Amino acid sequence: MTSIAIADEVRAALAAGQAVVALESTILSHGLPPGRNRKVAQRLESVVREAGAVPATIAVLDGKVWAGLSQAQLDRVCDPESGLVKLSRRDLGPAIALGQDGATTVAGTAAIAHAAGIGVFGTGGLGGVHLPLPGRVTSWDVSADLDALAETPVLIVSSGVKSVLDIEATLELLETRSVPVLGYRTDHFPGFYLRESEHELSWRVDTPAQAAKVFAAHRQAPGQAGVLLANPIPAEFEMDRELHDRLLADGIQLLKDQGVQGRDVTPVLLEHFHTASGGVSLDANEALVVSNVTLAAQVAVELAGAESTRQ
Ligand code: PSU
Ligand code: MN
Repeated sequence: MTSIAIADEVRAALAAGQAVVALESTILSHGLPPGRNRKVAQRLESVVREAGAVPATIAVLDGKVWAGLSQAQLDRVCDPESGLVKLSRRDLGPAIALGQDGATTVAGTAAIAHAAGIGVFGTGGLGGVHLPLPGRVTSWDVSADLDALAETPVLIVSSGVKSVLDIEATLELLETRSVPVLGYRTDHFPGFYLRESEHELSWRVDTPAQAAKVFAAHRQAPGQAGVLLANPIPAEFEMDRELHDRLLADGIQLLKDQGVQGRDVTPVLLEHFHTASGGVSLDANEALVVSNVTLAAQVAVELAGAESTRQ
């Protein structure tokens, strides 16, 4: 198997059974504007540390897979001049072989995290099932994030899936692929920029310890893989619903007008939200990812504690 360059601090924490949290890099390189992305990268690593865990931001640099980045490597990931490509799980082989620089999506990050021995991962929004293209009834644009969760024993904390997706279809597919979705202090699936969607969830947890317990049980049960912990955006950053619905309708029109497809859909839509909302969605995005990563760290700490008492 390809060797993963694990940062010394991350390696030491893993060897000692301490809590480690994986962080993705696509949200930095493709999801947030330059400048702001570097600040968010720093903040995410800080909140993980404050919660008592070690952050491991994951990316591919010069064809090498990294788990845990130095400050200079984070600078590189956040600099648009670096031209990082967006790497889903299928892109890892080509990027490694061709010596490329790339930022990993949830799917790519989950695969690498698991291979490195990291079980908990915090992000903004999970990819999902896109809305159908004009003239089509169903969409074949289904994020590989869903398969990665179904096949990789990791716990991912997200604020649901971006509201630009077909949420109902995404939840159905997660059920088909046997991924449990736990609402964190909620009975409803969160709506990314909004705290709630109309979709009810079957499972709810109210503490990081409960989430850790579910994940520990789930990954040991026969034939099981990942768990999605769905954490609503902090109330003070929730977007006004009318503004949200307007931005969404305009964004979908923009995709149609410009013929945007494939892996460009998510970055183009996020960029539209950020400019058209005058930065409101950017603050919301930062707040939710900070909150998710904090919760991921709390769960990782509980998990590490539970594992150490068992031994
Ligand atoms: N959530 C965000 N910002 C992002 C993404 C998610 O708040 O930039 C990224 C993640 O890396 C996710 C990816 O895995 O978008 C999904 O892209 P696609 O729909 O092309 O699979
Ligand atoms: Mn896609």
